[in-house]
Amino acid sequence: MSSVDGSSLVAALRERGAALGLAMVGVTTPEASDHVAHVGRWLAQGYHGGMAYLAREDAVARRGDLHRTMETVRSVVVAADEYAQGDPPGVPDDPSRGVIARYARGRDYHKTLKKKLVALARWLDGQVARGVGFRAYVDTGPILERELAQRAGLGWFGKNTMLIHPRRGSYFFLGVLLVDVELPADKPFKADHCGSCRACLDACPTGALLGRDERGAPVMDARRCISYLTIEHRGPIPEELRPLTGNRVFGCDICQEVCPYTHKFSRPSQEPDYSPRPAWEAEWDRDADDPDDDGPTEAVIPTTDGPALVALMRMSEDEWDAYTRGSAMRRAGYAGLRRNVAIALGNWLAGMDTPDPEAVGELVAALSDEDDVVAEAAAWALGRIKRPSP
Ligand code: B12
Ligand code: SF4
Ligand code: SF4
Repeated sequence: MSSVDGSSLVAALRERGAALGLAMVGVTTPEASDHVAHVGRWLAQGYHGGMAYLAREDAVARRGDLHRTMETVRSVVVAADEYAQGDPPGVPDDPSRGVIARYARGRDYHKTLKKKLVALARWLDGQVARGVGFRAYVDTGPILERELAQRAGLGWFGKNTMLIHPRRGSYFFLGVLLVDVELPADKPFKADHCGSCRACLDACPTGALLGRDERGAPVMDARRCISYLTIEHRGPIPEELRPLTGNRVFGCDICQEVCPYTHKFSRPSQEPDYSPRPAWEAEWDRDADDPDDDGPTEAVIPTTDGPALVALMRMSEDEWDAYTRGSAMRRAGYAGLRRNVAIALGNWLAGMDTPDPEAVGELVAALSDEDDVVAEAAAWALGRIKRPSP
């Protein structure tokens, strides 16, 4: 393919991406990763905590070399899909309500973005006479998505470790298409727009962000990150971190909320799938391709405000199943969410002179939860009730 053909094809690819609702589409080469050694050092420090899948030897090798994932890969298409949205009333300031990170308030992005990537690949396939072989990834493969995105010109690595675009901020998902056709690559994003700013480092409640290392890579100790603790971590949350998680019951956006680029340039997402999920109240269109998605569910918790902690704690497993169907929130599991909510209830009670009886009642009931981690979190939460002064 001549470079002229290639350039116009990439221009048309971007147009097609925009028509599918993708905010950005960039192209890079499948050359070996520059960052994989950094990832190795990060893993050696144990900063990944319990995310053992990141440290598997074969997965690390595959992160360094995309050809191990797809032998015939010739180019990499990276897409960004925006999910920004405002907070519901009461979030995050009302400590009786739980904060769910923006990315998980609507339909599971893995499904939505993957469909867009596959549609983009099929379109590309129709443009190239010999056809195009591809593999599509959203989070699921051993792929350093942010490094590829930086190389494809989509943004820089902020000190909060997010990939940030100077005119779009960082509330976007990344998806990657490995294709067996050579496309002209975009210029990598070289500039670091953080400068002397350190707003994210100062705002992180748990001190998870450690700043840049001597090579310029931003470093996070994921074991301290609320996103890790509330979503990925199994078992008890370290006690010293519990008061610092506040009312965040699933994920955390603080280091993005304070970032001047994200604050200034994020626009509400145009993707209906990423809007707060109406299923909590009424209709939720069924995803016919998803065997787990059996259609509209009953109202569990209304979404006009952020979800009340007491209501979240009261949910039965069946209600949780309905509440999280088709949502990224399923990842924490029923017990994981209850553990997080118990801790948030404890943080709420700690600020009250007269403890809320419903919160106390739910926590007392949870003392006999069949999951020991939930029961222990409930006991800890009840221990935070202020003792009346003598
Ligand atoms: C594991 C993981 C997590 C972990 C660890 C996060 C982390 N910072 O590493 C936890 C659970 C904490 C997490 C949290 C979140 N995640 Co996450 N996560 C991932 C996942 C699956 C792998 C990331 C990984 O390999 N981390 C290990 C680090 C060491 O590697 P890295 O991400 O490539 O980044 C490092 C290097 O590239 C290097 N580097 C950067 N510049 C330079 C320069 C030089 C010279 C060198 C040598 C190296 C170097 O430093 C970076 C940081 O250490 C990716 C998907 C994917 N496959 O990439 C999503 C992903 C990164 N997550 C995403 C999201 C949305 C989130 C959350 C916002 C969710 C939430 N609201 O709770 C938070 C954000 C927290 C934060 N500040 O990062 C998005 C990010 C999109 C974006 N715009 O950046 C991704 C890309 C998923 C997706 N497909 O959209 N996540
Ligand atoms: S997501 Fe929250 S806890 Fe994690 S690094 Fe950012 S501010 Fe800190
Ligand atoms: S808050 Fe400041 S230091 Fe942190 S990522 Fe944004 S610009 Fe960079």
